[in-house]
Amino acid sequence: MPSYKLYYFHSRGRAEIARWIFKLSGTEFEDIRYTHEEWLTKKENFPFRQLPVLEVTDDNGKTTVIPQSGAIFRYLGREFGYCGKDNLEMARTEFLCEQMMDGMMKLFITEQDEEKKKALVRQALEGPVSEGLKLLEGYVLDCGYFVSEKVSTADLAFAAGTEVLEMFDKNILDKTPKLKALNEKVMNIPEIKGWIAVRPKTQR
Ligand SMILES: N[C@@H](CCC(=O)N[C@@H](CS)C(=O)NCC(=O)O)C(=O)O
Repeated sequence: MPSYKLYYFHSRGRAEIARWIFKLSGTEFEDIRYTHEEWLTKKENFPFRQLPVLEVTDDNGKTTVIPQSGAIFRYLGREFGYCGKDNLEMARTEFLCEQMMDGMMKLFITEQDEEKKKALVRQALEGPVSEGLKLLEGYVLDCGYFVSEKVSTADLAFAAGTEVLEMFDKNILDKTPKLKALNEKVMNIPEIKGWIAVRPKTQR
């Protein structure tokens, strides 16, 4: 059984989906969280000088270092069976994850002026983010998930992304009832609910 070390900061951010997959699959991992000061002294040790990074050490002691959040959670999803049962279901899992990532990127606004930033966030939420949610609503299957009756990384990515969207607008899913139900279904999975109850409380 390999051992896992997940390196990130004191936040959910780009590491939270990986943490959820570990919890869901009942897999032990080291959840290493750097402060800003610690990071400045460690940065040079990491492949692309950014986090998250996952270290996987196999039974022979060989360590593989995986940077890039998307590569990390897809690797874990495949490893533990949350990317669908075949290549086509995997493709569906991936295109939904990509689509969601595109939507989330609309909220990465670099404007420094707080008032202008608030207005830009509101514009993004009411425009492309809401439009994107309406389109995603069409991909929820009758079973309540995106890919199959088994929860997938696409469902996890959606619920983790919704935690962020709800920081801006608590009622963001009110106009997309299937997505709202999907989100509740994921948040009520005992392993996810259990993790959320005990995880370090962070702003984002
Ligand atoms: N595309 C990369 C982006 C990684 C990234 O932007 N990481 C940020 C935190 S979310 C980081 O390491 N910031 C610290 C730095 O750049 O020094 C991924 O998805 O993993």
